[in-house]
Amino acid sequence: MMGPNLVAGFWARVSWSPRRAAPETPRFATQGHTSAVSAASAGRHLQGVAVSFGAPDTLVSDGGIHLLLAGEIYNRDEVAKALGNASAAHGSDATLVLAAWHHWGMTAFRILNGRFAALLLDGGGRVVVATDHAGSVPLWLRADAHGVDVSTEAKTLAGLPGTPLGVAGAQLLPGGTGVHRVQAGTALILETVQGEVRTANRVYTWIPPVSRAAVGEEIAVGRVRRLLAQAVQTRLRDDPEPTVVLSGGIDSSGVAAHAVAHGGLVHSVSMGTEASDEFGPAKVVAGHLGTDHSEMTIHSSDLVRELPWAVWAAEIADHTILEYLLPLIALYRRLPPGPRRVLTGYGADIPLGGMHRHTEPLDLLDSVIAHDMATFDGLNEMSPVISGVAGIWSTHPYWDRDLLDCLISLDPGLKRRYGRDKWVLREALARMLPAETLSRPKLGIHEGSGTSSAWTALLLEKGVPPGRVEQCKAAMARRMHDLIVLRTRHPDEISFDEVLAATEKGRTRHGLKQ
Ligand code: IOT
Ligand code: MG
Repeated sequence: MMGPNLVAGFWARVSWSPRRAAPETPRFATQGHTSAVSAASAGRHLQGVAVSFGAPDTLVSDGGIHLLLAGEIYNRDEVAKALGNASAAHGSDATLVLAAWHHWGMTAFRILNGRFAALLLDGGGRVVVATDHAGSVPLWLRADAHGVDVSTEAKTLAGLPGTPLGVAGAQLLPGGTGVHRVQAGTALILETVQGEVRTANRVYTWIPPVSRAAVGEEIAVGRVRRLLAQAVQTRLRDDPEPTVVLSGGIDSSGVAAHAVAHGGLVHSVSMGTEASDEFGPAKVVAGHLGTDHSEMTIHSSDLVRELPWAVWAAEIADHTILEYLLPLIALYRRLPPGPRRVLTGYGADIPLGGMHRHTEPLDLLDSVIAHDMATFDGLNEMSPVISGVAGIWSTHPYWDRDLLDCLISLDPGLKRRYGRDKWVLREALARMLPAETLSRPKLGIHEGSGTSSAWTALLLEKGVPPGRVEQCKAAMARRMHDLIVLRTRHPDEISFDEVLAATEKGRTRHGLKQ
């Protein structure tokens, strides 16, 4: 099937007493087909809305257990085999997860390798919420005395009625809305005791390894090659026309090379601005691999003015991460409409230390990698909403659980070797890419596309002193987050210039277009 066939997000309320009237359809940033879901179990009622690409199963039920799964599972064959039911690999991912739950209970979430968020109502009326190992599909919840609302987008929970309650084991979002985030690699069981929501169990399903393996070059390179091939293949899901967002750097070029190796027509697309682009290096890769390649130029002042959209999609207030995500969001929004599955090279730099290519010596490189792996959670860099705002499904092979485990735990001397950053990955791709791609130094997306400089230039032009630019970006990002996520304003109602003016004047009033 062309394009994805999956639930991209959901909102649902599980209530015990009394049933609150169904609210109007939640305003998701994800643009897909919405459908209502409902179920009941042990005196609990589940009512919600799924937002889908294609026509997937939404809520699946079996033996009084109901499951709403957003996203997809990548170790389907492995799970089906372990269940002793090879045919389970041919049903929907939600059906497979439900079978896994029947077999393993909470341990199922330790076995799944996927990009997902799950809400399960078990036979005893308990509510189970779970994220994948990387929390790559953000999952949020808000409890009150009568039930719990669970959603893949925080903004759909921020304005709900009722006094919010605390939920142990989940992280409260600042701002007084009562919205909590389910942490990466976590499954929670919630139950109610006399109108109180209680966390009955919290299970960590994955934590980044802190041990390192000192393996030989050949073994390390072979392992990375095999796991990347597998991560790309499982993410293609037999789509005959996947798209790779291609910068021409080693990470996305490696993904494109493996996508092409698995057959089918691969589209590739590169974006740049009038100030900066990486079109040359991307074209070299596209020509070598024979992808159907296109280029897109966006004016940098238009790009920066789409920052409210980046906040709407990522639901974060971190301006550095917003700078990384903005070019991708702008690109997705300009692709021709229609079903589309996108693979990216995002995230490779985190376990491989690509953002720290000047950090010496090796033990310090390893420390910063360990730090980045301990602090990624909540940045929502890999949220499907980043492309979901354009009705597109995106997935990130380098954060496949098996590949990520391997990359993190490699001796840092395999990550930087012979004076080269990401050495092991470059070697693993040696026979698949042109020599100039293999040796090309890393350029961050914000640098390659000129995003950082465009935001900076606009601030300087508006009279922000150079020494205050970073501080001003951070304050603008916080203000936009407050308006768009916590106060649920649409990004088109938020003007970059007015947010800047309000930030600069230190006023607390928000910047809405007149
Ligand atoms: P970068 O690695 O440059 O880009 C991430 C992905 O975005 C690329 O692999 C590619 O698929 C796509 N991309 C980048 N530039 C373009 C372009 N011009 N046209 C089309 N597609 C493009 C930041 C970064 O440097 O991105 N991301 C880091 C991690 C950030 C740090 N986060 C953290 N410590 N938690 C990364 O690992 O990707
Ligand atoms: Mg990269």
